[in-house]
Amino acid sequence: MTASDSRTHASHQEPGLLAPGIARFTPDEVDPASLPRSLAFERPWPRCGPVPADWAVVPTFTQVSGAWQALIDPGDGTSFYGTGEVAGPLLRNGFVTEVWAKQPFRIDEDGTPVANYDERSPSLYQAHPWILAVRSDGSAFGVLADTTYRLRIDLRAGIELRCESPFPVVVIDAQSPQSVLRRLAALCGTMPLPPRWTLGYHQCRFSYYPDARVREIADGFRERRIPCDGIWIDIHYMDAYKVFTFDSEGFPDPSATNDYLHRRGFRSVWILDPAVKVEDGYSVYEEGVAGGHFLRDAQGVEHRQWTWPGEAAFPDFTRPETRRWWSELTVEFLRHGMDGIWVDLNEPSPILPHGAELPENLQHLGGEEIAPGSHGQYHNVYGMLMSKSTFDAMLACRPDRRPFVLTRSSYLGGQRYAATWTGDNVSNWEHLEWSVPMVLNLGLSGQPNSGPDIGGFAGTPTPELFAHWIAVGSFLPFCRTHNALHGNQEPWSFGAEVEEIARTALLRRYRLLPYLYTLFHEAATTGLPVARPLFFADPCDLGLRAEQRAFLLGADLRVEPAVRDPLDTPLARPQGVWRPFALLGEDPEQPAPHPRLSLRAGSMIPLGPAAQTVDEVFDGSITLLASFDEDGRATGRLYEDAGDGFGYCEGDYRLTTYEARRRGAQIALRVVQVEGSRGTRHPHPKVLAL
Ligand code: NBV
Repeated sequence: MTASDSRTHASHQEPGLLAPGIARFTPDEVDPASLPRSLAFERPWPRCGPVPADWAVVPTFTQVSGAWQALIDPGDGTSFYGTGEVAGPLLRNGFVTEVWAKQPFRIDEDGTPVANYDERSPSLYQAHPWILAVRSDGSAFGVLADTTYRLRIDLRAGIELRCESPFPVVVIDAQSPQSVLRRLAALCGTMPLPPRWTLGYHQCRFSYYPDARVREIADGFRERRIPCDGIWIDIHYMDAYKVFTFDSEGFPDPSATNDYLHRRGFRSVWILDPAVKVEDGYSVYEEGVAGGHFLRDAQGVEHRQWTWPGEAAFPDFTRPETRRWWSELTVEFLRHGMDGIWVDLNEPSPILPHGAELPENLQHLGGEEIAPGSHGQYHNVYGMLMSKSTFDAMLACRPDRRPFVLTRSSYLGGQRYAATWTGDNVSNWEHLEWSVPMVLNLGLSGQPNSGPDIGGFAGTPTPELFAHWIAVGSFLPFCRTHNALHGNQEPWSFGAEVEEIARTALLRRYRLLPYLYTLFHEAATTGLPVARPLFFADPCDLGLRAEQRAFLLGADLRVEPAVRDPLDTPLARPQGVWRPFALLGEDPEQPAPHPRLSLRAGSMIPLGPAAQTVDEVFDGSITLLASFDEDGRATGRLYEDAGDGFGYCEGDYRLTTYEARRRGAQIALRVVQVEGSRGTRHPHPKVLAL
């Protein structure tokens, strides 16, 4: 780092106003220049002025038994959300979260530790030192504890943040929760628009083996006419779980496997783990040693721990050279034609003993914007930095295609590099119920692209459970079925009735893809989530604050999952007119387990044909589904682009705002606004009135 760099560095954490509505506070006792640079922020945010005298949310810093604490009085009746990846209720009041990336373990009745979670797990795979607070009058603020160290967020009485190391607190204050999220995105960046095919359905399994089984699964979808775009390849493709190798018996020719999938209209996503087997003659390990890429302890000795391939070493992703080395390995790997990369176990999680973590005193060497520091300091960003290195590899290998990375671990801001899923869930009703609030809270923490393992990872779902899960999962942003070693979980594995439910659920998703893609574009440009909590429809309505079964897609579409038990409390509903609608020409009163869908009066959404692949949907025609308001008006938007590549960054896209007006039996459609220079494929879309 040069002298001028370190001066800029010093200003990175200076307290003060960062932008209108965003202020940073630091403890008086601490020199802000001594605080590490933010890794949540997309770029440094120097202060632009003093915090206004009437600023409402001011943290009080204290030191308690050697730890640093920040207390915030949120005001009576404030609802808390966010805190990243958390199981259990959407509303986080009364919960304690430990921001520490962790493969969670639960102890089974017979004393066996099982890798999964419940609503009392204080830490899951990701780390988001962030709270969204919505006041009783509907205004909102956000609190970002800008540290990568382990942090405790206690929401039992106000907001109490505690960390061993001093930390700045960034407060975003705004008129609405939506504006808070826009400002969070200004600070921490948005998800780059993913390739369009990734919005389709994905089929995964630990593991499809050998390659013939992969082909059989792909054929199964096409023969049965069940929509699917992605087939995922888990760790058994590797030779003895060695990363960047292939099992010569099961996967002798990975390029041929990918070619086969491509010919049948699928994309493939292959898994990579961070741990590298310690083995003489294994080139990845030998290169890692030669390049000084592995984490060492305080004595400079390479650290080894037991993982899937046996004893393994762990790349130090804080080093730019190591990220580049990993990217180069990934580029080579991608030459076999993989379309996406799935990065796993990057909390990082050794396998044995159960619940093991890397020691916090390991040394990260850092470089460029990252200062050297302990694993205790950088543990929480390990997954995000691995995602970044993988994202960079995809871009380097195919500069004309949008990268797609799915990561298990991440940190606030990690949406800049990867989508995510909610880790190893269980095939039971509770985990199905948590799928929705988990995805919503991730969305309220900056990550708009997530979803659960549909059907549950551990265990085998009953046919009824799988049917309900795929019916709801089809309306979440990332839609993938995945399961562990036992049982089959393809849509046809549960009998003809469930197969038909799954087909219908996925056809409904595919028909909705033009609207979903428009929402993905909105998320990529504004930071607003794709799936939103119901209270976003009216943040002043306190009756909506805890609703976590029903949710919104964008601002206008309400999804109400089937309530199984008639004695369950009814779903909360926002005021105003919402019109139920059907997506496949069926009765809008959807039979369970399909969620009931309704459209806010005054809005209009674009639909495509119910096709088998994402590309087929976008090759088809668009219908605008309109829910007119009392004046006979409905407005809506359609985003169009090439579906992949970066032309849209240079204006090669079209975002059309339409207005439909109904007078008697006549409907007139006009284009209110067009953004972007791309021509439309749909000059005269048909309007369907509800
Ligand atoms: O790679 C195997 C699994 C994967 O299927 C799962 O989705 C990850 O969450 N992985 C964990 C490694 C260990 C599983 C017990």
